[in-house]
Amino acid sequence: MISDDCHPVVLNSNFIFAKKFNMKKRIYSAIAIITLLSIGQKSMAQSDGPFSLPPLGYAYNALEPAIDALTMETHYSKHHQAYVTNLNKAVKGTDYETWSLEDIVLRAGRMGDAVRNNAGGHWNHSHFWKILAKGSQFDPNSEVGKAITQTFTSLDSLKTLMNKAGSTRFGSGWAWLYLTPEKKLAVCSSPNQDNPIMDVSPERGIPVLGIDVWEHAYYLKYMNKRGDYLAAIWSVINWQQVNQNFKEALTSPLLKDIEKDTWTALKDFHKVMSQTFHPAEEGNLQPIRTRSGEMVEKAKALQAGKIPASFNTDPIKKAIADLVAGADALDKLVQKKNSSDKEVTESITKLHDVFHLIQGLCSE
Ligand code: MN3
Repeated sequence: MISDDCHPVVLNSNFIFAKKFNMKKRIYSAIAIITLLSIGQKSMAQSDGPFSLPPLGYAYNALEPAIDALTMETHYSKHHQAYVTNLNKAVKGTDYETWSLEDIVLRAGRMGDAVRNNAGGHWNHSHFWKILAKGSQFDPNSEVGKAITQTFTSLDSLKTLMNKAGSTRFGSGWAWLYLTPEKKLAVCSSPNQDNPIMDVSPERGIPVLGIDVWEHAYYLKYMNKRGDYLAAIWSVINWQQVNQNFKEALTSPLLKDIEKDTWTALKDFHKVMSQTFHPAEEGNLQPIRTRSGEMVEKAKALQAGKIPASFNTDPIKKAIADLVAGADALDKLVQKKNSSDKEVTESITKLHDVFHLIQGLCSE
């Protein structure tokens, strides 16, 4: 029993304890403040740059049992966050710092692996969280529902194709349902964090429904059984969002950019043009004097080849005819023994203007 009339020494020791306790409290408070500050700095550092982690939009356990809470938490807060952090690091101090994520992904091929992988990772996961939901029903009468039935005959056939694309993708990657520049639905898979928007992808288009088949997406629950994960994920597809993605893709300016990218004859002409015009601008006419015939060939191939639907317009067809005539005139001038550098420079400059007119018309 503790006596009320405490011994002074006891009092003293209590006093010392109280003092120590206060000091301890202060130390703890200081530690807590420092910790909070460092967490603050850490989260600031994580979003230090133009890109940030989008909200998940639902709880980590919202998709159970198809996708378990721990997988969701790790996938979102660790893996996706890492793509965002590393993308911010990779673009820091480069021209791409001010580019939109879509533009970076579209031109991923010229940016090096760090930007390509992390921009892809950020785009793909931002897409993935949105196309998942509990209890969403497939509507065969929705826009995407009709297109799926028309293209693949049934939802089941689409599932079979997607599951095959996902299960046969060696290593890490994605299975995609995407809209082609011809506005048709198609299925493909991509390695790593690539997607069909990317200029490096052999299949081009805008993703409508993407499934992550990296082990980090399923290993905690399904271990090595990727097929079981693929079978289960169809129970948590957000069909309203997939329909929304489909409708947006149909009118997206990005689809036109991809369509232009797939116009190989235009790209081929562009290559010869830039390899001859830029030296000519600097006074070096050697490239154009040796390649004017090739320029005619590429212009004629452009005229003879199939023009992508969006660009098959009268102004563009007229500009291509002007391009053929201009390339022909330039070639004749080069063939002439006494053509002056000034004449050749003027001729290629005119041809370059016509080419840029076509480029401009394509962007309208
Ligand atoms: Mn993933």
